[in-house]
Amino acid sequence: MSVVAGEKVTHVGRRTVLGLGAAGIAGIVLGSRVQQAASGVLTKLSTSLGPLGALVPGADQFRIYTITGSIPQISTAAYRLSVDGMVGHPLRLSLDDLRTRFPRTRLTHKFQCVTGWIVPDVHWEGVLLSDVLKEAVPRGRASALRFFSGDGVYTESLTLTQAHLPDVLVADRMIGDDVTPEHGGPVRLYVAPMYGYKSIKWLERITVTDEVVPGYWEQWGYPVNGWIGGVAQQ
Ligand SMILES: Nc1nc2c(c(=O)[nH]1)N[C@H]1C(S)=C(S)[C@@H](COP(=O)(O)O)O[C@H]1N2
Ligand SMILES: [Mo]
Repeated sequence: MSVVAGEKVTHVGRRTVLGLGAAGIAGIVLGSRVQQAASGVLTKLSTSLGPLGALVPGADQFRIYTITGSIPQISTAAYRLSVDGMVGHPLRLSLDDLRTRFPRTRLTHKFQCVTGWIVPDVHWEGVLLSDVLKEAVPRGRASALRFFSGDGVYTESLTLTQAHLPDVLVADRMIGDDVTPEHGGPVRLYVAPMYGYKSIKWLERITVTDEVVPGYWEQWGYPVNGWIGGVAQQ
């Protein structure tokens, strides 16, 4: 089957397509373990879990999404997270900086995609986005954040207030392992109270701004304030 993802047409055996109705855009879903094995893209996930895979909560229930049709391979040595824009101290953090300069934070929470699938009790680990921001020191009329992915296309947004919630993580570990390339490693965002599309994968750059710029799916109609259940808070 052929799937059009951005400019690319990819052939990867059996596959589910995330249709977006009005937008008419197809995102790629690499679904079940069977499909993952068939595609060959995700064998690392399967093999790294080995026979214990079934015992790791949630490990086999995620669908792997990538709007570009590929899985960026970012080496842990070369990885950098930039924080720039309206800040007093722009940052450029290696994975080691991220792991040693900030308090480690763990939480267990479901992961829920707006299309309906939910993975309960996922273990997440990393640093609080608010701790990173504390070091960058937002200044002036700073009120929002833009997030950029190493895939070169996907973007996300949060207000500065949302970014300070105690369950918004810059995550380098999930489901009992370092975040794999398929799940957006070495580092992805995890916004626990919001739908999965807010949790940008291959997080590379955070820009502090004075206005919310809607993220990738938000330009196609998903709510910018993606609270799970659509709770009316800002
Ligand atoms: N860079 C990037 N981040 C992304 C996406 C994507 O396609 N590209 N999909 C989003 C959506 S809609 C969901 S539900 C989750 C899926 O995370 P997973 O692929 O680890 O299951 O990633 C989010 N972050
Ligand atoms: Mo999603």
